[in-house]
Amino acid sequence: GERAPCARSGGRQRTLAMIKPDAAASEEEIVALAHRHGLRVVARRRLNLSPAEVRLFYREHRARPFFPSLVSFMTSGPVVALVLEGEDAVPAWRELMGPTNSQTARAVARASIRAQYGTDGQRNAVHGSDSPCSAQREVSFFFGARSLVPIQLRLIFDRMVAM
Ligand code: IDP
Repeated sequence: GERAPCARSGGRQRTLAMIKPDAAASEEEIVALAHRHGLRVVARRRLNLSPAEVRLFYREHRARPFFPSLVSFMTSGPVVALVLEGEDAVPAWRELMGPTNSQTARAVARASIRAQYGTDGQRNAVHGSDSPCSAQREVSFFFGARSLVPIQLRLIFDRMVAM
């Protein structure tokens, strides 16, 4: 059996995608790109993050010099949180996002979302979970503890409820 569901890789996965304030107006185009790459939206929330929420979401970066600036960018307007599902959704969405810095993205991954919708190393249009474990934590951050139940158990659970 599997030890930790979040350690599973390959197959059908879910990931947490976030459209950042600089690209929230381009939500439809970005979602269309996700669809074209085999990722479907299973949950969506448009919300304004508080500084405390951004500090929590990005806590691993709290000691970095860019942290205060990142917090003000992420609270400058609405974000759109999306749960995307598909084959290898975690790496598939990261690939579609492109490199962290949008200027680098324009040099090496012109078709990526960050190349098309981002500006620089901070204003880079989108976020994506970096592993299945991060995805589980980040889905829970936006959508609550119920989202932590693994997909396959959710399917069994939903079928039982439907009986
Ligand atoms: P990722 O978003 O590609 O996973 P991380 O290193 O986890 O990249 O950084 C999180 C976010 O923090 C980035 O998406 C970007 O908005 C911001 N960031 C990362 N590095 C820098 C930097 O050197 N300057 C300014 N902002 C940065």
